[in-house]
Amino acid sequence: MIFVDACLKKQTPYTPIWMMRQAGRYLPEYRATRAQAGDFMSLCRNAELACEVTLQPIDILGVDAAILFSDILVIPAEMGMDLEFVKGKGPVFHDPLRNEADLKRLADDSDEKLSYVYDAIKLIRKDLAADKALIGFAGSPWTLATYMIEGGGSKTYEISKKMLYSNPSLLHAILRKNTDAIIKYLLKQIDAGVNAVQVFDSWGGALEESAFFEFSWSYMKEISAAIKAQHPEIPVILFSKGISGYLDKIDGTFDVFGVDWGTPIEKAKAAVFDRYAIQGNMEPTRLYSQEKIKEGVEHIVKVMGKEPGHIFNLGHGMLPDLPVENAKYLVDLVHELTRR
Ligand code: 1CP
Repeated sequence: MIFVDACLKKQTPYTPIWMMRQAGRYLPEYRATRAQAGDFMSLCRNAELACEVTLQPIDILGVDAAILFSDILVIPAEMGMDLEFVKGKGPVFHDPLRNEADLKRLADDSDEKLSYVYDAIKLIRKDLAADKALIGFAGSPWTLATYMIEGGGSKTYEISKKMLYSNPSLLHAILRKNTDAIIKYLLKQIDAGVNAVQVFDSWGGALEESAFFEFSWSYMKEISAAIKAQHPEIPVILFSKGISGYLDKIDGTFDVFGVDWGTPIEKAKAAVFDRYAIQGNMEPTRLYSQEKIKEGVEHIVKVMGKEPGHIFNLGHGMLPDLPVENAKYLVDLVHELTRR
């Protein structure tokens, strides 16, 4: 698989590409399947429909890897938290975690309750072409904790960060619980058939340097080390958004460093490419203009060259209203410009 080879820094015929949030509302086919499922969590819990939307961007865009269709918040939901996706607002937990008693109520067997995810993986792996990789994923312990503590998305993360500075042992206990659940969950995704895993630390950048390494990166490294110890052949991708100031301190046992769009790719290359493959990092809103896509791709390809170890991606997720033909244009352009 070209994608897996690139993650392991092996030679490939061209630079593989996939896009974060490549299954989603910008695809009319996704909107139709989601309408059929009723609501978002029902789509996640229906293995056949989750398989269908996972495969849509492979057929439509020609990307080199599929990412399992699910959400990072299925873990807290299966720990017993009351999750609702509110139209126009996003995810809401009606019972946020605020104290030790709230934490004690959470179940330890979320990895078993997530069997619908493993069922979806088995179906997808059966239907996906043999040369295309299937990426499994989870949220990072910190990013999950922000939703669990705040009760939803946040701009300031004030409740989580207040806990970080006033009751760090409670935050560490929440992160411990999330880390243990994530390791078990990702190992079961691998047993079900995924070819690589990515940990999404979307809100790592909410933390100052010392807090980032203590409350987010240390747990991400623990997850990757646990996976690599059991499955050295499975690439692990770590993606923390908003941490360009701390690149020189990135360490740990993993394969691919995911670069966000706010980080100049040449800086990421200089800081980590001697040790890790690099994934990224075109600014996602360039997808609104083919001219700007071309400019973005040419720059990234010039910096990363045709050496092994680059996976093309966006520097964060796709947006719901972007033109499908531009996404297709991006995939074709990356393949064309990087052919060895
Ligand atoms: O149909 C809809 O209206 C729901 C929109 C949607 C979708 C398509 C949500 C709700 N989740 C998803 C799928 C999803 N989420 C995937 C599927 C695979 C793919 O990439 O194609 C993945 C990998 C995620 C991961 C995810 N969920 C992250 C990490 C990645 C990132 O973008 O930073 C985060 C932070 C979430 C939480 C979440 N779930 C949904 C929304 C709208 C959000 C973000 C809310 C916020 O901004 O706080």
